[in-house]
Amino acid sequence: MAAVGERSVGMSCRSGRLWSRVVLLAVWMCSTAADQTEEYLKREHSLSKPYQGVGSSSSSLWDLMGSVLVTPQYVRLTPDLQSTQGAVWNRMPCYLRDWELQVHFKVHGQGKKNLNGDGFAIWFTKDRMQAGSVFGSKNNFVGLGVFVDTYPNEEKQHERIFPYVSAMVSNGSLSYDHTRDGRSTELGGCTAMVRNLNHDTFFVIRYVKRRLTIMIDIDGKQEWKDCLDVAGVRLPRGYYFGASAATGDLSDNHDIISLKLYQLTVERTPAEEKMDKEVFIPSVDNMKLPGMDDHEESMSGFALFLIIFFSLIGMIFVGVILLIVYNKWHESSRKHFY
Ligand SMILES: [Ca+2]
Repeated sequence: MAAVGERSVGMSCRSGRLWSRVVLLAVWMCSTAADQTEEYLKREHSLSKPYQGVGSSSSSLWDLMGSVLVTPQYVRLTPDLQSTQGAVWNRMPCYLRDWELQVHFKVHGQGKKNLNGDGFAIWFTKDRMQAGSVFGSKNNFVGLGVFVDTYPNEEKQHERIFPYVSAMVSNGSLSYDHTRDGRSTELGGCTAMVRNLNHDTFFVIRYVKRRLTIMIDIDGKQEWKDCLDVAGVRLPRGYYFGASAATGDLSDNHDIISLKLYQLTVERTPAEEKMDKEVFIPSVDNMKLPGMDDHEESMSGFALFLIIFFSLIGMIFVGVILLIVYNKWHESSRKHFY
């Protein structure tokens, strides 16, 4: 805005006023556009008290798996017992472009510091209801995983203090490495001291215009704190929301109090619309996921083949032309000689 104002300096008084009006109008339009970001709770993708019919009736929007237990107060993914796995999965695929998932959770147990585990995950994935090694759900998933990892498996920790919240996007070829707490595949994350708290704990996953942000509210102050912010995260639509947790030698109660999914209505400029095309495989800009490399390499190999092929054709063509010119010249010089 300042740049527009500066440019109006030196113009006539009338055009200066016109400019300031244009600036005011632009400011008003911007603020109105910002106000137009509206939220709608989507009940078909939300899970909240008293979880009526969850998992039990055929009309339920959520399916249960493994050790999960539904009470009127919480959905307990795992109890504070060794070697359990549990999950809850939305039955409805989500086709929203821009959304926000508010996760109200509680992690608590008897284990003293660092003698608890393993944590839980929130999913937005192609597949659902598949048990596995990543916090009770399958590895090499296709989509987004957000992990609340309460136990540091990697002996040598680098700057990361646990419990640790992180996010990962996989196209199915990328594996979560449990022994390294997913350090090599994380998009980013933050420390979040979430265990055994007396107040409510939340985090929010926001996905707007291909930008993935995670914020946490775990201090009981009703304030969102930044945790992760990554642009250019391309997630297909039609995936499923889910939550899963696992315990091993160490354990915790992993409770989901609510999952609230909001549709966000966001204005896009034509340029943004062009940039934000529908995708069918998850990817992150400026980040090579395995499986994508092969594709890119074979494409560049093909391009190299084309270049060599057309160069050869060109060389042969030039050679033939030169031969014809030489023959003509030779013939005419012979005629001249006789
Ligand atoms: Ca871990």
